Parts: sequence; structure tokens; C-alpha cells
Amino acid sequence: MDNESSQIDTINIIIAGHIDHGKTTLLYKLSGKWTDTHSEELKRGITIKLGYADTIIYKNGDYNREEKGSPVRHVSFIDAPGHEMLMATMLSGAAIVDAAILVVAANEGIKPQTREHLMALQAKNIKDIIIVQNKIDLVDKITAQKNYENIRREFKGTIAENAPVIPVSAQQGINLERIYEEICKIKTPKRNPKEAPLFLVARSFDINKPGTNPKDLHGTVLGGTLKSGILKVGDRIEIKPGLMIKESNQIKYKTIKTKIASLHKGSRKVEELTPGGSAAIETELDMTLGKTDSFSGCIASSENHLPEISDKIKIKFDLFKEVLGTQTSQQIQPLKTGETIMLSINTSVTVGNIVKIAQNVAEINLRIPVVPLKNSKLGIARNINNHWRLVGYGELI
Ligand SMILES: Nc1nc2c(ncn2[C@@H]2O[C@H](COP(=O)(O)OP(=O)(O)OP(=O)(O)O)[C@@H](O)[C@H]2O)c(=O)[nH]1
Ligand SMILES: [Mg+2]
Repeated sequence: MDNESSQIDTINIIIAGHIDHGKTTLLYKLSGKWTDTHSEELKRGITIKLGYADTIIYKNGDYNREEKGSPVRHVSFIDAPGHEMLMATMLSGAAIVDAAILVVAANEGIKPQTREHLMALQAKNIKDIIIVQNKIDLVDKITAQKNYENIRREFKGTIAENAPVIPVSAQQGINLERIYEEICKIKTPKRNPKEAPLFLVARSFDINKPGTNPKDLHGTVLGGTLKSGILKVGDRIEIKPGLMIKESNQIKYKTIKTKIASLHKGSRKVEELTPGGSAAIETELDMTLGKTDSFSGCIASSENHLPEISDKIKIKFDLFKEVLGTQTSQQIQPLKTGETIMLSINTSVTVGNIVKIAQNVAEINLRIPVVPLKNSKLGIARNINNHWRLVGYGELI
């Protein structure tokens, strides 16, 4: 990226929606990158892990990514899986974005995960939504119009009530400029570089190729987004809850302290990381520590800034009226003392027991502790017939 494009605003956008409605295909057309790369994803033709791709949108009369005209916006896209069993993954992705594209295939219409993902966006307080009516090449004009009216009717009263609806064929690359245009209309959130740094970790990995000379080995890399503050190469950081360790049959979490070896924003190496966009921190930690996403769900900050981790939290919550992720409609019963629920807080996913409940406030004992940052938005899921279904949302108090 040249100097001119490093000055433009960055926005993080999740691509959400029902399975097979064309999210990964759309991301490929919007960014040029095919993000389904894991062997299981290729074999089954579905997205399993979050996908990441960065694009710069240019404007030359029309919006494009072919470097025609001037750069207007840097977009970090996150591709979410649509499979109903992968709701927790989608929620972690929603934790690191500012806006969303909700894909609805015109030939199938609104399906259970379309609704559930929309509610997940609401739970994570994401208000800027673009609806993509995809696979328009598969339907005739009348069906497309009916599908459009149905989307408008179904989303009335939701956060997507006034969202633009753009007819698209991702496969044939039709109408993508309209999506770029809508993306450029979204106001980027105010980010505060003066606050303490908060880096939400969505994944961690080892970037070394087999057979690398030991002196050239890189440390563990943390992938995610910087919500606030600034991080610089050489800064000392702490990662919480940190590393899971087993001690005499008990599971504990150890805060990890390390130094930043390098910083990356999109595909660009930077000396200083500012908020917004997908980013990666290379640490001085042994590369084996961060393998298999062991740090996903953690928060990194400068040393001694984060609160103590806690396995007891208090939340304020609201429940949705009905269960949205299923084919049949079902009312949501109130939460009960003693009930086990799943919570998605920032990028972490944890399970806990409700120990006390009074109106819309609950106290919960967690199995995996969290960094209890006040006002963190959270999604609440309940196990219904062996699926974790999103039933409500709230925030830490
Ligand atoms: N005809 C047509 N097919 C499309 C279009 N977009 C995607 N597809 C096809 O729909 C199928 C599913 O596409 P994906 O992009 O993998 O769908 P997805 O939403 O990412 O699926 P999950 O990640 O598993 O939820 C593939 O066979 C695509 O080629 C489109 O605009 N028109
Ligand atoms: Mg996909």
C-alpha cells in the first residue's frame, strides 16, 4: 500500500447470512481473495473458520478495487460461516467489526441463520448493515421483487429496517460497485488512540515454514483488531486470560507478558498500529504457544492495564421473543437460576451457570474466565435440542 492509501479510513465488515447463500463467493469478488482454504472447508464446500481479506476501494466516478482513481476506503472483511453449529464462531467475528453485509440468496429468501445472524449483529451492537440480495441470476424479475418485499417486511422493526438492499450476482460479479458505494457511505467509528490499547484476539498462529533456520524463526502471531489506543514495535504487552495450564487437575489461566516483535495491518508491515482494520501482532513468544488459536478470545494491552480476569460476572440482559435459528417458531422462556448458558463476550466464548437472577440482571459463574471490561457487549445462547441458539444479548456491568 502506498502513502496515499495508508491515510484513508479503515472499516471492519463481517459478511454474514445463511449457509450457502454466497458469502465466501461474494467476499472473493469484493476482495480478490478466496478465504475457504482449510482442507475440511474445501472438502465440504462450507466455511468453518473466520476468513480474512483486505481491500482498498478506489473512486473514479465508479467505485472499484482496480486502483482506478483515488483510494477512498480501506476495508478489512471478515467472512463468517453460515452453518447453524458455527454460531459461536460467527459471534467472535462480529466482535471485531464495525459494520456488516447480510447476504440473502434471492432464490431461497430469509432462512433461520439469516435471522439469527441479524440478531447476533444486534447483540454486538452493529448498526450499519448492508443487505445483499444475492444469486439474482437464478431468479426472474417477479421472484426478485417478491423476495425484496419479503426482506423489507421481515426486517421491519429490526436494526436492518432501513438498510439498503442491493441485488447482486456474486458469481457473475454483477452490481458489486453498488456495495462498494454503500460501504463508503458508512461513517467509520470514532476511535481513540489516546486510550489504553485494547487488541481483541480472534486467532493465533505459527507463521514459520517447516525447516526454517532457528535464528530466523518468528514468534507467536496474534490476529485480531485494535479497538483503541496505539501499539508500537518494541512495546511490552500483556495477554489475558492468557495461557491455559493444567495444575493438579485444575485448569488455570496465566497472564502472558511479552514484547511486540513486528506489527502488520492487512498485508502491510507497520511500525505503529492504530485502531481499525484486521491486524496482526508478532510477539517474542515461542511460536508453539500460539498454535491452534490458543490465544483466540484473549485481549492484549500494554502491561498492567487490563483488569484481573474473573470467572464471576454480572450482566444486564434482554431476551429475544422467539428462537430464531430453527425452522419452527418457538417462544423463548425466561432464564432460570441454575441454568447453563453460553456467552460470547468480545472474541471469547465461555459457558457458565446462572447463580442469581433478578429481572434483567444475572450473576454467572463461568467455566472459562474473561477479562471483565465494563460495558462489553455480549450474546447469550441456550442449548436447545443440542444446538446453542442465540436467545438474547446484554452487557457486562
Ligand atoms: N448462481 C449463483 N450461485 C452462486 C452465487 N453466489 C454463490 N453461488 C454459489 O453458491 C454456493 C455457495 O457459495 P458460498 O460462497 O460457499 O456460500 P457461503 O454463504 O459462503 O456458505 P457457508 O460459508 O458454508 O455458509 C457455491 O456453489 C457458489 O458458487 C450467485 O450469485 N449466483
Ligand atoms: Mg462461506
